[in-house]
Amino acid sequence: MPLVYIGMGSNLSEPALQLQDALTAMNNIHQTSVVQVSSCYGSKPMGPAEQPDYVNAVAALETSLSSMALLQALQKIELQQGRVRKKERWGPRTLDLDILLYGMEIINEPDLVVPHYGMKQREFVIHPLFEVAPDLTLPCGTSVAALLKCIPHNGIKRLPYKIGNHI
Ligand code: ROI
Repeated sequence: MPLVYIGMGSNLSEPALQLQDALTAMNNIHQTSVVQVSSCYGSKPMGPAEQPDYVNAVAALETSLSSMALLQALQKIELQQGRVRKKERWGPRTLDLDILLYGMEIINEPDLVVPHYGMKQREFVIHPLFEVAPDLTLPCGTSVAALLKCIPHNGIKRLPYKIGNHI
């Protein structure tokens, strides 16, 4: 079974609670279990600055679903938690669940690009990913540890509470 890493983010309607509910929902996906969860991180918005700070985390899943079936299940969870797709690019959101990595697969479909296109430049992905997988190397050969060293910090903060204890 591939180990799948999911980037989680929220900046509306009690973000930490959104991530906690999303973990429960992901663990309830058919043929899927949450096997690891990072700490929560507070991060400055990438995109328009006039929106609340984000809470981000990374979860590792084991799944026997295909990448496409998993994507559909994640999009359903986003909708169930009140995600409304707006015209504004990079605006605030109740819940974002991105497939960062699906094992070592490289996927280039119209609806799904894995590894996630922006992950290497995003401190709010690399910090939590390094926490759960410090020895991980991406399919391109770059290690997460090397990315962590060179990525700008942008004020990211590890938050003092833990989600996922209920899984
Ligand atoms: N900015 C931060 N800090 N965290 C996110 O999860 C996040 N997600 C997004 C955009 C709007 C790009 N900005 C973000 O989708």
